[in-house]
Amino acid sequence: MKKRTVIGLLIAALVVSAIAVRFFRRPESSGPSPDEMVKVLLEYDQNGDGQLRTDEVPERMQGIFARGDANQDGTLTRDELRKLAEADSEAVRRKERGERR
Ligand SMILES: [Ca+2]
Ligand SMILES: [Ca+2]
Repeated sequence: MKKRTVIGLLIAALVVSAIAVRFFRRPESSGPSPDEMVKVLLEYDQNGDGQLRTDEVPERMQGIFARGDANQDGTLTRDELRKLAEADSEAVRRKERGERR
């Protein structure tokens, strides 16, 4: 077998196994991790202070303030976001456990 062919086959095998791993590996939970959720939520942080104000978040997401703004000052700090995200991922896990057949 020519060297080039061997390398080509190796690369092909690597690609296939990378796809297989992605496809077959089932994450512990289908939802994002609390860290990821905090990161996603902080994309709405328009002034970059690491906190979310009600006017930085779209209308449809205002509910997160009702649930996450522990001291009700109209601002979600990183801590408050983190607690919100943790509560959400715990709820997802519980739901998955409950609904698994
Ligand atoms: Ca902000
Ligand atoms: Ca707050």
